Amino acid sequence: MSTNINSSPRQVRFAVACKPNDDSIVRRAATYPKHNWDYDSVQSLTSKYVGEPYLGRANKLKAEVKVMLEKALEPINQLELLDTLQRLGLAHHFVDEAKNILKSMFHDTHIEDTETKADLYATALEFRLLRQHGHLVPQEVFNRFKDERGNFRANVCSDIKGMLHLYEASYYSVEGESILDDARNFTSKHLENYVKQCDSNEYLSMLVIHTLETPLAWRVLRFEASWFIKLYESQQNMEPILLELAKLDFNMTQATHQEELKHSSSWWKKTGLAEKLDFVRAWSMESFFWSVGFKSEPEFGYFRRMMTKVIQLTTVLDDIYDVYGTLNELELLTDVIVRWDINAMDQLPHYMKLYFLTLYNSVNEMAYDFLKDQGFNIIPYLKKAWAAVSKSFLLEAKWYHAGYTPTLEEYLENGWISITVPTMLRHAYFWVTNPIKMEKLQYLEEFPNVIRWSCIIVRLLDDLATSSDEQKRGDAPKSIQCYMHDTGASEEEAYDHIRNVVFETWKKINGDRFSNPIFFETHTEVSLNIVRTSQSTFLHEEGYEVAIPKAKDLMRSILVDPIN
Ligand code: LA6
Ligand code: MN
Ligand code: MN
Ligand code: MN
Ligand code: MN
Repeated sequence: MSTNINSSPRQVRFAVACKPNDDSIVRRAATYPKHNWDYDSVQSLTSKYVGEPYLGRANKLKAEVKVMLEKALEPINQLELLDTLQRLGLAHHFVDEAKNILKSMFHDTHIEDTETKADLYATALEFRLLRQHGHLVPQEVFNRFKDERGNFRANVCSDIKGMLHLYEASYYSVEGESILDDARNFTSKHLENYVKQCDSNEYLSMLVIHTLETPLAWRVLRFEASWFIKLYESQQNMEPILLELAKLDFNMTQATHQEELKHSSSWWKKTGLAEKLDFVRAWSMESFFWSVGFKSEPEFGYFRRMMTKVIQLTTVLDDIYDVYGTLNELELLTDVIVRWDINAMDQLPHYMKLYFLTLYNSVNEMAYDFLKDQGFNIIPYLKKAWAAVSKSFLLEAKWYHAGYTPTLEEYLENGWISITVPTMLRHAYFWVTNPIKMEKLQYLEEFPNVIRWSCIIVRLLDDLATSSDEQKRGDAPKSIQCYMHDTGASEEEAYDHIRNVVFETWKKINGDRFSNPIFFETHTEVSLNIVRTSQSTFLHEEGYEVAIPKAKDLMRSILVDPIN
């Protein structure tokens, strides 16, 4: 079959319609690792943590924690409590309390408070929590720990706890903050040395190892909880009320997730796409797991069930474009998706018909739910999201077939869409906002910076993790290859450069935290959690072979095993 990218859609359609099962087509193949979450074991998941008396007990414990927050004697005790609540996965129950505490702390203590006696640990903890909540504490608070020549003092190095918290704090830096850049370089070097000679079973060492792997700012709190609850339990001075609430809340939420997961897995089975399109990644359990990373609170079940469909359907679509489809077929599919026209479907090859009708029905059903609940037709918005992602996939397919390497800039202009995050976020708005606001919808359609930056980071993380496999299999050049082509850099230099762009883009996001009111809206939170989900789970630079077994353990701990 000809792969002339200039053929008119009509001619191409005719050619394909005449030869629906052309065995002479040479197709690429991908070897994605298998997942083995079998349908029956997912359907048989159960949990006892449902309804009363668990609910009543949790509410009672929550009330007790509120009293603890009020009664904490010193600011440092309040800060520690807030930090612990975060790591235990409980922060979302105490949002107002945290806001009030930190607001008054910011007014009381901040800025030119050089006389303070606070040690490095307390200073860094306060800095991190205040910045996280949108209060711009100046980086200069750390000058006290430096000598006349501007280096961190030697006695600081022996304070591992302080160093650890300074390291975590440095991930809240904005562009141009050299004190924080220095702090990160300095602390990471020392902490890495410390790890080499410490006892890796001790509480503090375990925290350091964990943090060096991924800092808290880049972690999904729900995923952090399962790990931290067990560590917290082993600590001598742990607070039994917090531990009990954390376990209970974790297990109750897991019970809710399990029911949603069953729905998602039934939906996926019913589509039949895994059998009919045997070249695709059938990752419905992973898709659900990622949606938990995006928004985990029990009341967002509808969001998760629908988001799972979007993720699974974009993944299949990506495999059609990257692996299986011929360029002619892909032009046809793009055309049908852009038109969102059921009448145009007959011109597609059989496997694409199956895909398109699943997509069309699933998305229209979501739109129907919304029409029923909020009286507003969102099909124009949703179909636009699918048109955009298909067009971005098609452009990459054309680049591949033409042997063309774009500049990094040209690549990213398309790549932030082809990573599929904008498609997810366009749907997400309708599932986390009630009632929707037209001005906000208009504003989001333009993709404000903080959202666009999130998409770019996920694209770059994905390239760091997957492009080496992709290049072997045959795929369009990704950011690494574009940068090498632009600058003549070596592969290693290109990886370093892209990692650095990820870092700098996070700084831009951090900057918006202090100036853009949308930063603290649920939709933006979802957008940042998409980055964190990518960062802390499936995107390991060693590729899927490493990422998937690791993610599997994490998935078990979040979705399958309760904490006893
Ligand atoms: C990326 O696939 C990937 F693994 C996904 C399932 C989509 C992103 C999921 C998120 C953000 P691939 P391509 C949770 O590396 O072809 O094939 O764009 O994407 O590089
Ligand atoms: Mn909870
Ligand atoms: Mn792909
Ligand atoms: Mn792709
Ligand atoms: Mn990729």
